[in-house]
Amino acid sequence: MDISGQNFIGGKWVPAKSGRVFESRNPATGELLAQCADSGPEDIEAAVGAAREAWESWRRLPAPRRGEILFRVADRLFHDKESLARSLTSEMGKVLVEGRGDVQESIDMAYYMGGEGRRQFGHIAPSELPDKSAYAIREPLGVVGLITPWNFPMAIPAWKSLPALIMGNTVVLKPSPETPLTAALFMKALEEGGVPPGVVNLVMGSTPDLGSALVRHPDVALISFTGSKVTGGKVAVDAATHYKRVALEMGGKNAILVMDDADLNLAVDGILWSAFGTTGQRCTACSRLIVHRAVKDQLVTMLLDKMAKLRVGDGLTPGVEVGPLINRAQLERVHQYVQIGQEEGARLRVGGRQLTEGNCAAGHFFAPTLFDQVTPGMRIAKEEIFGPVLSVLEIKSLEEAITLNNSVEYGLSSSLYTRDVNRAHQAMHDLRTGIVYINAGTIGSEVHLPFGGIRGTGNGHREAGQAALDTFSEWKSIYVDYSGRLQRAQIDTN
Ligand code: UN1
Repeated sequence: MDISGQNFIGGKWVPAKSGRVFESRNPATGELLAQCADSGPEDIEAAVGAAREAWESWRRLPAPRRGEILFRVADRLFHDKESLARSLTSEMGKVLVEGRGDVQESIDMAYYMGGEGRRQFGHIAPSELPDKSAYAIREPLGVVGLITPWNFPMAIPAWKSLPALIMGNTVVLKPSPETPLTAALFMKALEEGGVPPGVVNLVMGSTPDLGSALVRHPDVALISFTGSKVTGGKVAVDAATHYKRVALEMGGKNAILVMDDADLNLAVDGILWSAFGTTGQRCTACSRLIVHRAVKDQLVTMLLDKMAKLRVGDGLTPGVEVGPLINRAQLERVHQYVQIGQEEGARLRVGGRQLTEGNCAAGHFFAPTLFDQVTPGMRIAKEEIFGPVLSVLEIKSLEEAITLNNSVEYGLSSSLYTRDVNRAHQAMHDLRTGIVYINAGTIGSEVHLPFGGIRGTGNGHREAGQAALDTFSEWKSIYVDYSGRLQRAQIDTN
């Protein structure tokens, strides 16, 4: 069955009720991949209805049994990893080795959350009264709505849906209009792994009313959103007026700090990977290089040398290290930021332009870009660009570097290169981000640790790890009085 471009509702692959379609295209070649269901609120209604109906039996299924299903989902993803990665690269553009990583992150999460079927521990506490026991258990929320971005088109749907499922929730997923096919492939793995009909549902579409319909639906208990700060803010306002839980994961303006005692070769590799991997389109991407003035010139020279060798092109072509930007709008946005940087007086050292030569002719390619002599007040030093643009800022001390790191509106990831254990520990404590790396770049979180950030990056929730269980469950406290008489807490104290 050709499932590409269809919704998955109540265990069936279906077109949008309106019959409308939108296109999914390869950002490297412009090739049309599929016509996809351009859904509307009526499709959200159907999906939420199916999820609601499926909830009662899914929540009653013992969690270890739910876990076994997730293990089978992991096996399906593992079995199909190569073809899934290729499809993902065709749709999203990241180079194949990263496409495989995206699928692997989903596999990791399926195994990790499958294991939670036999854990998701609660608390047992002593009661203050005799012959009375007290404990607390986790309970599912009900139907949860997931709104996911295009930059990790399989991993982020997996990060959100797998903890939701293991906790006994049912799911309606609305993926980015840029990557509906990858979301459908993920759904297919869930289906083939044995997730019962209605427990997971997919509604794809190109218009903003779709997300709003999900956020506003009275039967949706929680919205988990990853995307821009502007859209996240709207989701939060919408969710608040409907007295709804909301978990937001938004932007980043992540920095790598390089001290004068750092291993510069190691730092250069980490900087290249973090700034230009995924073409800078990660919320964890490094877009600020905060470097000690004693090593700045040397580091920039080393970076420029390696940047000149980066191969940009179609992510499916062997040897290519940097793929296209996702679409024309993103290309224009990156271009605009380059202009802003120049107008602000930063020194453009390399890149700064669209690439149209050779195999870059048909896609949205942008040259890896380095700005030097950037100062903290410049927009390119403060705002998220989401492209292959790195700004170099010079500092004189670790304290200054940390203050600069902490000065931006986002707080997702940060990194310090040093060989000094005291500096490393000072930074671990003082860097105000949800993730800190020492002697590694800003990207590369693992699924069993909490993922998320502070300030404008999030609203206090974390994805992945044990923290994800908190997002997707409620606590229930249970008291059992087996004394056979009325015992009054706080009153019968003797
Ligand atoms: C994202 O950029 O939205 O740490 C997620 C990383 C990946 C996840 C990034 N594991 O870069």
